[in-house]
Amino acid sequence: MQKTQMFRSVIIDVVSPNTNVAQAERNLIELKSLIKTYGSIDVGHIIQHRTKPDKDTFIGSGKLQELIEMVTNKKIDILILNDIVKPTQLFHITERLWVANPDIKVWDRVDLILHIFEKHAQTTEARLQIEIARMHHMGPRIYGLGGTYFSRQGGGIGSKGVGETNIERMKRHWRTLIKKKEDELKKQLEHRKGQVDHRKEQGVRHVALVGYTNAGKTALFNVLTGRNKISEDVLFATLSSTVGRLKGIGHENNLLVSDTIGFIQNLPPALIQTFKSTLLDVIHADLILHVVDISDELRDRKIDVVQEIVYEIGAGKIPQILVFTKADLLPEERWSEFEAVKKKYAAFPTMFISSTEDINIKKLTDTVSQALEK
Ligand SMILES: Nc1nc2c(ncn2[C@@H]2O[C@H](COP(=O)(O)OP(=O)(O)OP(=O)(O)O)[C@@H](O)[C@H]2O)c(=O)[nH]1
Ligand SMILES: [Mg+2]
Repeated sequence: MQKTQMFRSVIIDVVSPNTNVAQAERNLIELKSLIKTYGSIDVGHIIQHRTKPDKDTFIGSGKLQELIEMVTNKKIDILILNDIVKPTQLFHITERLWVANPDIKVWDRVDLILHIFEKHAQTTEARLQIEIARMHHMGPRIYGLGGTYFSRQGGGIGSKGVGETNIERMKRHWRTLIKKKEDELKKQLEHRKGQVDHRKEQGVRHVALVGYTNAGKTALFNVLTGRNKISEDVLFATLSSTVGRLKGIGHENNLLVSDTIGFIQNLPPALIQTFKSTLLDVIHADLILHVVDISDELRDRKIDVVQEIVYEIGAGKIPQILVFTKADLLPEERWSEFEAVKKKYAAFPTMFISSTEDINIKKLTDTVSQALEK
């Protein structure tokens, strides 16, 4: 078995002065599962209370000293800033940490998500999408720093124009590179759109599974299609969309179901944009099964995040069934939540299922079949 390298990481979070520490720590839970998914050990975090991050080094000088000591003593490889940070902040904080570890990597939240995507990407299309998203994310960093350095290089009075010209040239070059990649992706997109149109012409109906990352979409996809895709307890296990035939309702050749990438809060718009082609199956679906982990304490917030993205990609008007899965994990003292959830989401048809324990799967396929007949 190939040995994967383990990294040691620490998180920095700047929170408003009136946030209590317990709440701030709770807010880091998701970031910590992202770190684990990346294959890194979470060694700790530093929370700083400030009205806003320091414009040069993100955190103030006292906390920076504490951080330098932590990086040295705990042999930290990766520093994660829980925000989308400015290029100069990223550069300055990295530079200050070189005394503690000259190879330190400093990432913001988007960098971390992109690195996870990169690790899980299996198709050419997924790799291309990640590359484009990365270019969009890195561009401002390059011209941001370019601004600092070119104007410094230029030196004296009247040289500002030289710096600006160079930056403009860099931006143009960067835009050309992105455009080339985007054209490549567009071609793939046209091909996929052709497949979608062809299926529609053949009268094939399409059901798309959507939901927050780790909700249980792939496990349900496997049960519905008899496939055996990897379903595991990490974030973003699935990156590209897979289509399978829906079993058990008699018209298998005409009924497809697709498993898709999971969503997460604070996903940068550039990422949603580049993943739109992966989500093509959602945009053109006849029915959406919005998969929710019922045992998750944060499920209401996650439902809102998913609904926002569903609207954003233009799939808001497609009929939707809210499928609450992992019902087997809900302890008896929380069973009253079944009724509460039904009431709260009365605007949608709701189902309670378990993919691993085969609870209500037959009922779900019957409901899907009826919904598609309407
Ligand atoms: N107990 C229980 N566990 C489940 C159920 N469905 C999924 N799981 C577990 O939940 C974890 C996540 O499941 P996935 O199916 O990979 O979730 P996903 O929504 O596809 O996640 P991403 O692809 O990462 O967005 C896995 O460890 C599954 O075994 C269920 O009905 N009951
Ligand atoms: Mg999945």
